Amino acid sequence: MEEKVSKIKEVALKEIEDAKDVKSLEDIRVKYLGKKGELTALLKMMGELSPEERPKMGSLVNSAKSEIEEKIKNKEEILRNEELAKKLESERIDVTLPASKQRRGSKHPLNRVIEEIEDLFVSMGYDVVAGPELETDEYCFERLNLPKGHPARDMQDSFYITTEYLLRTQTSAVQARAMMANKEKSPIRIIVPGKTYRREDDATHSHQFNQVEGLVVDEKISFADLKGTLEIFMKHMLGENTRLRFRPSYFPFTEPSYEVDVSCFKCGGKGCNLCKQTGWIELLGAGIVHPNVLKMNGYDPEKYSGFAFGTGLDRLAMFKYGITDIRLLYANDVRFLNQFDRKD
Ligand code: FA5
Repeated sequence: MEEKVSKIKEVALKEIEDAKDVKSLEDIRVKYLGKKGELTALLKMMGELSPEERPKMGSLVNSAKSEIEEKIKNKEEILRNEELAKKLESERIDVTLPASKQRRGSKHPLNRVIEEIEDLFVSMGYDVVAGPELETDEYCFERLNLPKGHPARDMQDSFYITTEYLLRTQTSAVQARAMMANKEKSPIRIIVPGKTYRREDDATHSHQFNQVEGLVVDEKISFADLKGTLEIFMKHMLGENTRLRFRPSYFPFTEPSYEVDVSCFKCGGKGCNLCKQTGWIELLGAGIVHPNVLKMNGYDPEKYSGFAFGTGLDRLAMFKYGITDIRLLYANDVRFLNQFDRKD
């Protein structure tokens, strides 16, 4: 029996030594120390020994068992460390490899135009102001000298939510808001880019579009200030050679009022299909702030005067980038949007 124990131990230790992975170590443990293992079987046979032999054999088998357990434990640690080292080696990251290409979005052409306008006007000392898109009849029309029932309301087909609330048809609504909000009634110099809504829908008109409003209120503001400002604005956006033409027009909140055309930047004013052979493109409404509007919003027209203008941003973006259908700006087609992916 003694010989048998030492033989089993010798073979077991050899097998442990040769084990290649943790899984085979576990098999060896079951083979010798498991319920039906070889050493366990020997322990079960103790009953057949004489009482004098039993303690000696018991301690022999137990010490073989602990030796095997100890060896398995040590070998397992070695194997686990080897496996970890292999894993670390195989998963090593080469930071010098070129990075995988990231798909990058591009700035929407309308946002480009808005940012360009904001940068220009901020550099001239203007504030950029926002107002609500869900506007009251009071601010969208009444405080702009357009009382209920005024025939000029027909010029803007509106989306009314209730009789008092509508989706604003023009950023001009913020003219009145800015004047009312200015408690000191001090000079104002703002631009207001934002979304506007009208019941229209074709290649050059959208039910939702963008305008940028400009408003200056101060002492001794004249038409010359309006003209100079619009010249800087349009030359900056459309090129140094751009010329302006002021045609008399009508807006209830300005007097006099103008429709402002820019010389066609495609043909330089000679006449082409873009400007319908006229050499001019209509881009803005503008004028000198009506004294009634100043008065209604708390400014003394004897002391203050002002100018205002409003332009369609979509149209400006279309001219600047040669876009032929306004609806492309809102369709979110990546083939269209990718073309504005500047590399700066
Ligand atoms: C106005 O909205 C005035 N509030 C402009 C103004 C401001 C005049 C300050 C005087 C003083 P008008 O309705 O013409 O004006 O619109 C101005 C511009 O908005 C148009 O020249 C056009 O470029 C753009 N626009 C108007 N309707 C639409 C539409 N449905 N889709 C796209 N652009 C539009």
